Amino acid sequence: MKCTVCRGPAVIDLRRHNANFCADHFLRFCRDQVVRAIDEHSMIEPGERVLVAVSGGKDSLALWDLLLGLGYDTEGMTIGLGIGDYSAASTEAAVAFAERRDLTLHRVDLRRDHDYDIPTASAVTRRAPCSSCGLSKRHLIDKAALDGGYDVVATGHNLDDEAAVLLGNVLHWHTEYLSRQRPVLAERAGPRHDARSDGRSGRGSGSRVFPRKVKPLVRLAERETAAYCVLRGIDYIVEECPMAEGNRHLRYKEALNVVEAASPGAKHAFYFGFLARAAARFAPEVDGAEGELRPCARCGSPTTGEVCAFCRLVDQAAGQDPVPVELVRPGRGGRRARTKAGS
Ligand code: Q46
Ligand code: ZN
Ligand code: ZN
Repeated sequence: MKCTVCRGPAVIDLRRHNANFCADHFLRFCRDQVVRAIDEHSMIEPGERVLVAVSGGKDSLALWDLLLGLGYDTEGMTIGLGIGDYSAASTEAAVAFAERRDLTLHRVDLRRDHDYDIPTASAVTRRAPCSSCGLSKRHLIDKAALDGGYDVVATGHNLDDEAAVLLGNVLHWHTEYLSRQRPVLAERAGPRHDARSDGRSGRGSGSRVFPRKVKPLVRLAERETAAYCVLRGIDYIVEECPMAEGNRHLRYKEALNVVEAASPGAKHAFYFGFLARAAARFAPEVDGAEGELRPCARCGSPTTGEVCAFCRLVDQAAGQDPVPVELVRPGRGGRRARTKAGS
């Protein structure tokens, strides 16, 4: 197998691009795909401050490495979710990456800072772990970005993630989600109490209630971000989150992998075809559906109610005895066990 560019020995074949690459040309390919995504979707302007959401997995670490290589002004943020050994190892990988490169990594720990963790929140709310997890991550990252005056939040969602979410949204015709499924979510303005303890407001945070969010890896597949990390010598956590086991998102990924194997390029065509030809059709629904935002009475974050969903989650879950991961771990037929806290 020879590199399509230089005819040297290739280390990876990319069937959807009908190409093979040596290590150097593969790394260049990854960089080019990220540059193209950023340019085509106007994700990040030169000089902007970027907060990278870092989990310790291959995607977020590859993303941080790629953005650094492209010269962006980045800092990282990682959240300790309290999902047993998985969370401990994830945080460790994120911290090691940052320390080795002398980068700033902001750390939030749900148990230490908010007195709950994801398994406990899942048991108490009797909802899938990913629901409280997604809510917690969105809230804390948005808040950190606004308070810290970052211009944009970058997340490591790759093509496989986006295509799988799209498939789920189409299968269930979640039109309200389809309207938001883009590689860039624009920042939104609105009323917001600045809840910083020092009373100062972050740069540019005056009227922003949601920061801009971008997904620079949308042109790279999961297998490619993993190969990127291996070739760059980045140690990432290989294990999947135990809470993801059997969830729909993984099943949609598996289904798309079957389609991709038979028809290389199908994932790319599905997702980018949606962006080019269908996404705009769902746009008007969003504006009407989101309702009017006002500041949460508790934390100042934007909400359509009196108290935001994050503060309501903290009300329910904080101070409860920690629930072990095993008790809320989802199986193919749903969660295996209810807990005292959740019953
Ligand atoms: S949402 Fe769900 Fe992930 Fe949170 S509980 Fe694990 S699988 S980590 S991206
Ligand atoms: Zn080459
Ligand atoms: Zn709140």
